[in-house]
Amino acid sequence: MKRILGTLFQQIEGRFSNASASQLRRAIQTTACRLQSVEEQVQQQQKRNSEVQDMPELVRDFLDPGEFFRQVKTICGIEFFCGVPDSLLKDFCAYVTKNVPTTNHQITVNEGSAVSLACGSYMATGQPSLVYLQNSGIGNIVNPILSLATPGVYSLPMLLLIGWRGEPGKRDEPQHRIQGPATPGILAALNIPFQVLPDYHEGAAQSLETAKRYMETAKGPYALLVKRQTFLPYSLPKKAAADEAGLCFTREEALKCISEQFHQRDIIVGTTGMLSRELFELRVQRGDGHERDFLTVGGMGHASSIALGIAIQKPNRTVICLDGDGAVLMHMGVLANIAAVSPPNFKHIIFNNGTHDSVGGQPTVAGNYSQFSFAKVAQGCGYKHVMVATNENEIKEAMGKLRAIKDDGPVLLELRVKTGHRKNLGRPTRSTSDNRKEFMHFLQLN
Ligand SMILES: Cc1ncc(C[n+]2csc(CCOP(=O)(O)OP(=O)(O)O)c2C)c(N)n1
Repeated sequence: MKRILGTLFQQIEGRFSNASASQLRRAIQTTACRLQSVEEQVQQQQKRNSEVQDMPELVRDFLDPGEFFRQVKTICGIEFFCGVPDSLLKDFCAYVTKNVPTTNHQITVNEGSAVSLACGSYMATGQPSLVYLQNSGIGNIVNPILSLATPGVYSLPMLLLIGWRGEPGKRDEPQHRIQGPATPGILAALNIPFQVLPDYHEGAAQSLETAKRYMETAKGPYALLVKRQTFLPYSLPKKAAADEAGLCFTREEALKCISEQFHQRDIIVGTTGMLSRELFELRVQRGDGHERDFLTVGGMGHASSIALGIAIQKPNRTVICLDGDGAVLMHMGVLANIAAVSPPNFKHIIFNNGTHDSVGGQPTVAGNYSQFSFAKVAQGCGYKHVMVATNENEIKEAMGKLRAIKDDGPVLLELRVKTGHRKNLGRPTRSTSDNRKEFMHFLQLN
């Protein structure tokens, strides 16, 4: 242990030779945390809990996803579950995905659809549904909540389970640091009563009783905010080998492969989640700068609209949008806009791993390769060229064709890849404002 700590201090000192004491302390904490898996941290916490004896105020508990699921059903009478997954809810989402048949559980393309599904289900059964989402998705529910479900319009109750990224006092990424503190105020403005979900079962039961009473009397949506590490770990089973038969690359490997054919002047827009983090690290490994890449850290599903805006304004530059299947599904209507504008310089590459890999690997409907095809959707919208590639040769060949097509976009390339990511993937170290400034400068080059 001493030796590990010694090496750790050496590494940290090397990286932070000019750092302040607080920066150093933070680096030590985060580096040390990386040495422990979540399971190890939970085990350690449970050991600490068993040692507190008559000081229960020191106890840090966790909710068992299965037990909380049963509480939701028995206390609130909820049978239908839907939503868009979130990393803070991944254990609960995994439990529901594994144990609830698709007739009673839908992973929807966006959070607004989930709320609307819950509206329909309530009118058909008289029972509320549970809608799960990350707080970033609140923007997507504003319209169906305020203009449909809210008491005073149609008065349709539902239980919202909201992952609270960027909770004040916790370190998080830039986009979450803004959304987190704003979350309670936004819910209040939406007229949605809420409370933080306690991390022990008696407390959770009380919250659910309150939610139930509100839904029965006011007939409106009620929200539970979920803090980081509220749930005990619960993992989805690994994808069956048959489901990934014929796929050779992960998203990161495919990214490395296609990036070999990026040109110096190409403008790249990366989607929300791990793809942008992998792109950032790839640039570091290669010693490239970051100015060519816009990282769509928030605004999931909008990378292609951002890329379209740039492609229209910069007709002499090639614009490549690197998208995810979950993200494209979230606002898929924009494919029709892209095709209608038909920017000749627009290249759209979708990394379809059939999952929301960045937040826990829950399946998307795009993973059903025998029925679903982005290439066909794009073709139907009017993209000029569409291609699908699964193995290394196909990917290289398709990239060659995509490069060879000059001034005849939009072009779509769907890459079917395996799900999964490196455990030690870092986060961008450049600030979002530096990213934007350098990127805007790069766009001005001729
Ligand atoms: C509106 C909104 N909803 C949910 C999220 C949480 N979220 C971040 S990345 C992600 C998954 C993206 O899936 P996909 O586009 O398929 O990319 P992958 O992670 O599989 O590479 C989700 C759900 C978010 N950032 N914004």
